[in-house]
Amino acid sequence: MTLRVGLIGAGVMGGDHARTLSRHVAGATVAAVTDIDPSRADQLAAELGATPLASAEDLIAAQDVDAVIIASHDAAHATQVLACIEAGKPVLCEKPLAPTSAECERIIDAQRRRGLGALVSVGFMRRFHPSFTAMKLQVDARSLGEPVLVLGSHRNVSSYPTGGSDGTLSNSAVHDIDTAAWLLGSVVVEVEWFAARQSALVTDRQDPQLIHLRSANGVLASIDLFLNAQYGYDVRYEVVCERGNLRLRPPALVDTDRDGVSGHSLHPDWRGFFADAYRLELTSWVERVTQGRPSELATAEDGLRSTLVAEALIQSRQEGKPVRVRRSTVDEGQPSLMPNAVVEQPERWSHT
Ligand code: ISE
Repeated sequence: MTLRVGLIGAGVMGGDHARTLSRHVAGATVAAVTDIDPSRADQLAAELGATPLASAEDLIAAQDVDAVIIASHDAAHATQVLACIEAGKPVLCEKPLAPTSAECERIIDAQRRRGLGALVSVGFMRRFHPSFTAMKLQVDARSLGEPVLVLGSHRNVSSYPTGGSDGTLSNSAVHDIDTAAWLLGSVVVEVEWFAARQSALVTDRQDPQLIHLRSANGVLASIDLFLNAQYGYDVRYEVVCERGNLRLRPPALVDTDRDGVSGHSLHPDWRGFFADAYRLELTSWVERVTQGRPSELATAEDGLRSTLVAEALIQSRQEGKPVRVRRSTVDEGQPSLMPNAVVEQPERWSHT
């Protein structure tokens, strides 16, 4: 069976997903495209031999669309995901599932009531990056003992989309929140936000920002987000364990020595850095939808958890102090919230 996929949002990420799906993923085809700018939908549809449709509603309802990818503006996600659930169609929604936890909870409720199983997946593609996957395998196996600290950096050349200081948290930091919880197998229970010295080149938001995330199993993750770092797209991660460290390898094909400088070139944005991850993520989604294959894909519940942590960070930014993350309705009564999580009460944030 060939899965006929409809794409909502033909911008930077939608275009990338559609091209990856039609060039590199077996068993699926891009059948229809829609965008708030019809000319963008027309152009992408013509390139891929798909049908341009006038609206997200038309696309979700279309008889020849079996499943949907949502790559529209963050604010449109919840309504569109809810419509997919109503239509009983599997949907891969770009992160964040929705910018507010109330919207995420509505989605989870609707999915439960529809009773067709997990229709919703969320595009936390780092889970498929080969180097992140290798790190997670080692963390799960405790090959270097217990993880004790995570150090990370998330840097963009320039911020996209717009969104101010809170946008950095709800749109970009959600990746790091999901990464920390997924890598450690334990949800984030407490956070603190810090402003670094403001870059004079940036006027629309605090940039860089530093976030601290405390997982339920007591590990601290310290991550800087610098969305206008100018020099290149860069994601760095290190998991410090009791007997050694695990470090993410950048996806460079070659190291170059020239003019007294040795090193690898950097990608201009996330599409190149995470190209393999996007391909593997889409492949896994198609296999899951068509063959019921198990997958590392983030669920709607994971989407809710990351948005709850982003909200706590926004609160910490406003109040200038550590904030406990509100426990999600889906996790009520659960001592541990992720597979492999260590079941224990988190310690209070400790500054000593
Ligand atoms: C962007 O929306 C993404 O999804 C990228 O993966 C991320 O690195 C970037 O910070 C976001 O703005």
